[in-house]
Amino acid sequence: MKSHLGRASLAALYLDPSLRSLLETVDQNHAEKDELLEVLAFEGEPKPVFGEPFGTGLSGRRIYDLSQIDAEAGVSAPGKHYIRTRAPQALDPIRTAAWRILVSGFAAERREIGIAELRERSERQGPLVMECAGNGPHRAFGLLSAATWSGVRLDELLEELGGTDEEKLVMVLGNDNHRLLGPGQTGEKAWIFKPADLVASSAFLATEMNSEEIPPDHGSPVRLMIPGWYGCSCIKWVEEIRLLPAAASSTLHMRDYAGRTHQDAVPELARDFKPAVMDLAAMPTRVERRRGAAGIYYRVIGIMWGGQELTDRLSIRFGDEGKFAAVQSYEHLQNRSWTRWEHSWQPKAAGLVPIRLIVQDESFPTNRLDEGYYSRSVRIKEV
Ligand SMILES: Nc1nc2c(c(=O)[nH]1)N[C@H]1C(S)=C(S)[C@@H](COP(=O)(O)O)O[C@H]1N2
Ligand SMILES: [Mo]
Repeated sequence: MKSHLGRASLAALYLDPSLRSLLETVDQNHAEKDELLEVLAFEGEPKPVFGEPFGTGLSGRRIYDLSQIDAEAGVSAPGKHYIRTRAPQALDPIRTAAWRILVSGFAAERREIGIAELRERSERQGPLVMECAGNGPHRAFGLLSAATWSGVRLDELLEELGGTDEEKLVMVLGNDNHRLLGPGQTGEKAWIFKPADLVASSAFLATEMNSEEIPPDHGSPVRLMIPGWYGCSCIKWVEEIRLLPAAASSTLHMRDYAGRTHQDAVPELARDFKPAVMDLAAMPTRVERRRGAAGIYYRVIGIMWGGQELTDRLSIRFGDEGKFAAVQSYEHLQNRSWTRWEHSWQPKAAGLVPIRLIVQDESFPTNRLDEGYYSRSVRIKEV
């Protein structure tokens, strides 16, 4: 845990036996008296149906309740991970048992990769956070979750197929044979990557989620995972991989997500798309009103995720003005999954208070944090 006391001064405190027992008594009193009074709602966010899938096909969703992120759990509880697009109705278990991915454009003679081989070669890839680029307050920010995944590195498979050269592009297509398409909806879901980005992101074809076969709505039997990129690039129900020439057009799905993945305009060519990476971001996910030994206080719990580097400069501000203060406790050890943080707060006045986070380090790209995209507000009734 990060602390305002330096390591040396903490060690000195714990070495002094009288101080140590004093601290223990304080701790015990704290534990006895500390009481949860209320979990505050975030104002201006409609409360969606949490934790249950609703809708079908392309319009199907499941919203994750971020206020339930458990202190110990590194990932969302099984069966709770958000869903964006439910399994196409045409997808049946018989087909998934004999699933094969068609491959084309490569030097090797091979034309397909079967699901049995992928399962056999699958390796643990650890916990990953995934966020829909279209996540926002209208969904209580619940198009964001974490799970552990197993799969096969895509760069290894491409190498076996004869490799790619720098210029070429790799298209990954999903099966989206939804029977019902709404106006303006397109069934085709495919993303096109530069080979170097697949290597850098350690992209893999996943066959397991949370140590089980991937559930149908999450892309069974095989989906793409691109650590650190928005969910839209993580194609589900992968059924085709094509090596394309450098001048290949971008797909409708990419164009659809151009704005939300921070592209300049809507590139016509796939190679003009920047990697759809999630910059470092953070938000409060739960605000508790509590009674402690020293009176009423608020315990603010949140997450930070995305980005390529680690920071100890996460800072928080309550209200529209004033300085940001260092977030009190977190340990940013990795960027692949989320990191939980905590901060205790004693508001000075009642009213509606926006809570905003930033990284106080100019060298960090923090696209959405800079815009206040993840700012959330609570109403304080008494202080
Ligand atoms: N084949 C296919 N893959 C897809 C999609 C889709 O509609 N069809 N949606 C994408 C989007 S926008 C997101 S955010 C993620 C969501 O993955 P999840 O439903 O497993 O959480 O899948 C991506 N992969
Ligand atoms: Mo998405």
